Amino acid sequence: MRIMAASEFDGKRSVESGTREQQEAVRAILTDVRERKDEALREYTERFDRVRLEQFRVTEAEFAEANGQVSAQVKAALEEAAENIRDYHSRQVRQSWFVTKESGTMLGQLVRPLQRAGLYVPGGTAAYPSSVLMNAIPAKIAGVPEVVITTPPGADGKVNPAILVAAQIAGVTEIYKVGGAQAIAALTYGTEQIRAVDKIVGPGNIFVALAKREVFGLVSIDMVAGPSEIAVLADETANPRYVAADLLSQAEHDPMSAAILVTASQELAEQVAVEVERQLADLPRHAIAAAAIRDYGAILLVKDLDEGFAVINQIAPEHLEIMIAEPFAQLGKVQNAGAIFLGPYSSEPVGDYFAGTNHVIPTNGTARFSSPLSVDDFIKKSSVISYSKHDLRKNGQKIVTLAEQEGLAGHGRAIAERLRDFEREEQEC
Ligand code: HSO
Ligand code: ZN
Repeated sequence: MRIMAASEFDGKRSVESGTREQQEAVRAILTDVRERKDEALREYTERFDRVRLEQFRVTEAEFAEANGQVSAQVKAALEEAAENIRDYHSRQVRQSWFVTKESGTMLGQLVRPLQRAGLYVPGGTAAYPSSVLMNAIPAKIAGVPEVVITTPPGADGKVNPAILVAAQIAGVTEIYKVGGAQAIAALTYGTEQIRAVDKIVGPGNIFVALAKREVFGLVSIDMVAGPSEIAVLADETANPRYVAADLLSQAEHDPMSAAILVTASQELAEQVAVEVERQLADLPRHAIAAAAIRDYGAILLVKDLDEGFAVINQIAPEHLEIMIAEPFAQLGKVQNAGAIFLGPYSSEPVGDYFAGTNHVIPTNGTARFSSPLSVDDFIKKSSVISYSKHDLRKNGQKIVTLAEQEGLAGHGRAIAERLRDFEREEQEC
């Protein structure tokens, strides 16, 4: 792993926007599914997933079968993880609020869940049951009455059993065997078998990401997440074996995953470089992790902790581990990071699977302006105004003035209509 001065590091990664051919292919699929609905879904599923399906919805018998295929140990761990995720996300719930002023005017904000949310779950090796929990549970906690999943079937027409088990644990039973851009089209426009949703969340390959970007505006989407990444800020008290293992935990996600150590300790830097090589040697996903470390891995030397925090804030990593003598005392120095892990025992996978925080987190520097997936992603707010007669009499003319300044006489008249009545009433008494 290369060691360099932080000032020499250029951590810019390009955002995957796809080739022109990919963009055109996605647009064609979206249009086709919008027009020909289920029949188009059948054809794409046959072409991409190598199976012809008449019914897309997963049946009760399939759920039962899946239940028998997943070990009790995995189920128990998923259940406990789900409980922790519920507990954490319950604290994010917002209440509607109202204020009443002395003048009799009442203002407020009404919080409502979305009616229907669609969760995309990738197929193949990226089908992570943990991600089903992370996406579905916040929607459930928000009170979304209809949460549905789409996921590509295998060539045998079946869905990964662990996905079905996780979905049941999260309370999702409406699942459709459709993947790729065609699934995003179905969730956006609706088909005979799949009703349209209000928001689409969940990760996917480049075709899914492009499709989500394309339909944004017709439906809401979560974020277009890039490959996972981790930055570790460590001092000489950190254990180099832990630091190396945690860097590799994210490097194994994708050849484009970034794994960066920031430290003022030359000794730690050298130890971690050796450890990374040693641990890489027998990592089952060696090829992926080695490519990530080679192309997007770095050990950055800084002069002190303050410079370290400045570098971290510049990177705005998805995951930030702070392994220093007193991490809590320094937390206030973090401005940009998606999830922050403090101390030697808060290894990143603790957050990926179990602590209860969400593992859908902004990547690629977008933690500068966005947040991990949360209950907030599944609610919307309405403003409520109940204006009192007293206030309209007092402020009506100011509103007329502002309307006239904008050349909107109709606005002014809506108010003036009432002001005239008030004057009449006053003259009568
Ligand atoms: N670290 C990934 C999430 C994940 N890890 C799923 C394991 N399974 C994105 O932050
Ligand atoms: Zn992970």
